[in-house]
Amino acid sequence: MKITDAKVFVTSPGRNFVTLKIYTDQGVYGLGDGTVNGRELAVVSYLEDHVIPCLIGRDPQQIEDIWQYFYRGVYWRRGPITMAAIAAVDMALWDIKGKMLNTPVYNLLGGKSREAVMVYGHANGIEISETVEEAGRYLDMGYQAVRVQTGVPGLEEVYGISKDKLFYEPAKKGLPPEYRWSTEKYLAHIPKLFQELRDTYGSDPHLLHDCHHRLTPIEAARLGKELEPYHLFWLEDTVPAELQEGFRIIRQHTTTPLAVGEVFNTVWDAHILITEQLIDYLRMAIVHGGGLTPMRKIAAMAEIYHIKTGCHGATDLSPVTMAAALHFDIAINNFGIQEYMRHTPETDEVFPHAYTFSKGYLYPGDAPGLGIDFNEELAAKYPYERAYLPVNRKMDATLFNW
Ligand code: KDG
Ligand code: MG
Repeated sequence: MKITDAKVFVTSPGRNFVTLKIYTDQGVYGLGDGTVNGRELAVVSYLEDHVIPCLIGRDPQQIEDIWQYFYRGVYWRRGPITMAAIAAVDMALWDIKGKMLNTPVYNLLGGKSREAVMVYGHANGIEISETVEEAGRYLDMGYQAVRVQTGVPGLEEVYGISKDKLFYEPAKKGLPPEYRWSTEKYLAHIPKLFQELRDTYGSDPHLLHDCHHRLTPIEAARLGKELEPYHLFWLEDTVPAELQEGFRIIRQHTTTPLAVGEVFNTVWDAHILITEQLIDYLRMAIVHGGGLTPMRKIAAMAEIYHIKTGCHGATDLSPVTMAAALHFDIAINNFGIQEYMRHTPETDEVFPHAYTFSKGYLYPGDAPGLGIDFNEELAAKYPYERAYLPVNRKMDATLFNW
């Protein structure tokens, strides 16, 4: 069997997605996602100029060897662009293998470890009361778990807060807008949100919160400690995790479960976090973590250290990544939860898919391969639009972490 061609598509049905389609001499094709929010065209060039010429003529059945060829074989390893490009190839190859063997990819990953994939939705509001009400809407829809974010008095814009509900787009069209941030105001406000949520809905719902890399380890330790009475499912991205050792400080001070990793690319971003048991949930996405091939290995390593997965699933991860994540989630033993920020109806139309949502759970479906398709004619109606995540500054304009 041979790869005969591969094409990269950029489409923007509400936001930009990079999709790779690999064609074979057996008439079967596979789909992969290579989207990196705000750097989409860099992945397109990486794929078109450097990967596809080396891919044509190879046997698509040799997934491990092809993955190693583009990782070890390239000398310049790691990094978000490289790993997203490799992930796109890897997803497409698993898709092809599933279609050739006429079975869903989860069967190739060991079969189903569970009946369904628990997901969490995004409740947000400018005021605490609005966030509490939104969380209630998710609970009414059957969700067991909700991520809750709220505006902070004195700050005009806060990450994760949008007028849109159910799904929202964190990237803004055009050049990056700039927001202002105060850790002091944020830390003083957030515990009130959780007090209100537990008073309203009791102890049952799983509540999650994302700090979006805004804290130092000791600030994270303070927040984790103050939130302990509200029993969070997880506290996410407290600090930028380049300094993995920083998590030792947080861990020494709080029993609030910690999640991190949506910007990680390889196991080398997380090996200390894993082996020292400094976190509880690893957030790496199938696309940004290099595909299903390395993610299976990282999950297996995490399993030994009592760490579960919680794959990133915001709107900038295409339905192809969502499909791949669901096959992974349903197959591995140490699955924790899957983020599910729904896509717009336009995106769902461009990417028809077998996965379905019911009462707080996602189901990958039983279609062969990843169970995802790509409507090229429709995609062509939504050309690339420049868009970036905002840039963040402290109140005195010092550049800070988004
Ligand atoms: O591209 C960045 C977004 O996906 C990110 O800001 C969303 O933090 C996020 C999350 O947890 O979904
Ligand atoms: Mg996050």
